Amino acid sequence: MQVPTTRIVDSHTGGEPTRLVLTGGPELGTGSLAELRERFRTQHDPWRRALMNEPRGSDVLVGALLTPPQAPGSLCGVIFFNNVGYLGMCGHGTIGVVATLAHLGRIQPGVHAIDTPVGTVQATLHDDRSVTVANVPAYRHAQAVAVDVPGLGRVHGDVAWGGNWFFLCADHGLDLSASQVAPLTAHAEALRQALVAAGITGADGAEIDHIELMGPPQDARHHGRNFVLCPGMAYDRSPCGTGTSAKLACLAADGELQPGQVWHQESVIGSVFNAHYQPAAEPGRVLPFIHGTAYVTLDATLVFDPQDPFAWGINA
Ligand code: PYC
Repeated sequence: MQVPTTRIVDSHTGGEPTRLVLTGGPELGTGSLAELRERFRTQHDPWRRALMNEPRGSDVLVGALLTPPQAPGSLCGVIFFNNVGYLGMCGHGTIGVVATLAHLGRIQPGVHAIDTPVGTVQATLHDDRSVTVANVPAYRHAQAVAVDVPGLGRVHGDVAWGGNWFFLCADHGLDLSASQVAPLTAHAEALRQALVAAGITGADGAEIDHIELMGPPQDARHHGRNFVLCPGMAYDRSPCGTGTSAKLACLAADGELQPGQVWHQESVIGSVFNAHYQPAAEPGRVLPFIHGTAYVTLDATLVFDPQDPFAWGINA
């Protein structure tokens, strides 16, 4: 019997890893990317667990499965996923995918359109290997929503879309230092659960699955710092591309950032995305631009031995 294998390339963007699946993996057939993601979820989820979970992966990994392009002129499609499920878009992951394709010699500097389940993004690979992602339009859905959180008390935050749903909270009273990741994770998870309990959602009842705690930067050259808890309980080591997009939408809605004005967003480990926005065609929305750099860390073949009891991941 032939043992299944996949060729993967890992990279990290501001410390946050992306695992790009180049060959092997699930056969998703044809359809829109949203349909392919749903087929991945309902019919091929063991592949996600095998690629993301221990013993091959870890909670912090984000996976990226390449698909044929959907829109005319696009380079490819991509479906992002992690230890517990599937993402809409992923900013650090898109930067990782582009840097990996460049590392493999498959693309040259220039603009490359990439389709995702929530829309097509434009990724510019620069000569210095950095990448700017023109994300899907972002917007604030609700402002200054109050929520009572065990251990934190009453906090307030904006609900915003940046390619995933975010609750952006600044009055949490917590220290956004790397040494505080354990309590930050516990409080952010309590906040996420409090949103669910209170029935606070994104548009059309969508679950808010990313919590973004905002605070002042630790480096005076930057504008803000964040701690982002992703679904699956891992925190984003990068400043989170979709989270920074959601932040831009809120800054724009508050009149605190003008089109083209640069915002330097720090992550909880101190990595930085440079961001700005342009008005989107649809009123009330912005087109976010996220700039960062990814580095390739691993080029490997994963082996799925049918005799291995954990070949399809530890589903703890
Ligand atoms: O960069 O958009 C992002 C992201 C989402 C989840 C982890 N990173």
